[in-house]
Amino acid sequence: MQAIHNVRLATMQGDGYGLIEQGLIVFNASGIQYAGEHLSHAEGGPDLSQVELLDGGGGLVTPGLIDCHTHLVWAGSRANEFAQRLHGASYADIAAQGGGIAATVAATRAASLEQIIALSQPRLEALMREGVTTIEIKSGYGLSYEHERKQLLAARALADSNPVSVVTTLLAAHALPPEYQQQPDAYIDLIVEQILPQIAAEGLADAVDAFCEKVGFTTVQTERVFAAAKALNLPVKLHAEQLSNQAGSQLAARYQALSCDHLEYLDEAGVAAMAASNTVAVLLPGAYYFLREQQLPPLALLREYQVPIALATDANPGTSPIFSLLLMLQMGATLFRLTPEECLRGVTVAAAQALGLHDRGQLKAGMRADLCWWDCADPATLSYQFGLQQLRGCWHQGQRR
Ligand code: DI6
Ligand code: FE
Repeated sequence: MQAIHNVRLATMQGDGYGLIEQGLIVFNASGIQYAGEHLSHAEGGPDLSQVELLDGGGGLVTPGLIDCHTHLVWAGSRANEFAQRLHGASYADIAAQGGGIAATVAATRAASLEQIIALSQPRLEALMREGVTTIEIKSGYGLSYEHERKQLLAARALADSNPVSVVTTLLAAHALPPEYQQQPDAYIDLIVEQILPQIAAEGLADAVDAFCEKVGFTTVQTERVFAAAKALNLPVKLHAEQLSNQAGSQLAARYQALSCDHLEYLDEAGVAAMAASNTVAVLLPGAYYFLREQQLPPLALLREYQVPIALATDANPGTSPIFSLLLMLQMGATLFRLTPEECLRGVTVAAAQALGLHDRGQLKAGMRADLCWWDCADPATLSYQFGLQQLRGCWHQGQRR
């Protein structure tokens, strides 16, 4: 049994940080045993006689951070494309030359499973260095059974070889593969008849996602994917209203989606639908920043309807080549005007909900001992300053890493 004392606890219970000033947290590999005020045993606090006690030095303990939306496993680089764009090439020019998502699909298909794992390992390590203890990883750069499976196997392999929990998502409906260029419906047939059932049978996907957009799939096509996922008892989520409003969020809400993600063009009807289905709004400020978007997600409406708000990196080679969840806190505050409380909730309690996980994201007896111990006492510091190594310790399932 281990314990940390002389710390503030941001339990994330209630509406804000759920702060406890003179905090004590007691835990082991099976979970948090106590998280609360540091009372002596005589006053009714836990018995610390058999416990390895760590002095938290007046710092802060939060739940381990959760990055609930990433595309972490791919091969190839799009740095050349980024440079071309800065020299004036348009996204359409680049796509016409085989660039964009198609370039990443070609490189990912050409790479072996081992190569994808090796390329993804440092990306994962960068996130873990900042306190990420759970990460979602999507496929979506394979676009065939063989190569979507390879991406998901890479995600599972990363989970096996790192002290971190990985949740996988099948995103076969991300883009049209080259062999289906003029036949989107035939590709949807392939997804619902082959890719999804086989991946589900192998237990490789924890959820199913799609890209519902003018440059992606229509709501009719998306609904076919959702219906197939539902028949296999897999929860759904959606890349929705990123570049335009397609009412994808309303469709997703009808399928009790765990989350709708991006949401810059979300309208009130979509917000209301998400509120009614308890769907989390996952905001991705890194993609907003990297694409130099102007349209802000509807924060006032999300707050009014009390839709939980999560924040994630969207780590991907095209629109968010960013491997820092703490940077998303600062961007959430600066670009989206989220409060520091909302930012921290967005990578803890709300992110857990976005992944359908009820055993983490808060400091509470019975939850997993996924913990971050920070140098700062004020949790707003985590959104305020960026680039200082403030993480003094991190535990995944009670093991210090
Ligand atoms: N939205 C995005 O921003 C990424 N995927 C998606 O559905 C883009 C992925 C890429 O450009 O590689
Ligand atoms: Fe994404």
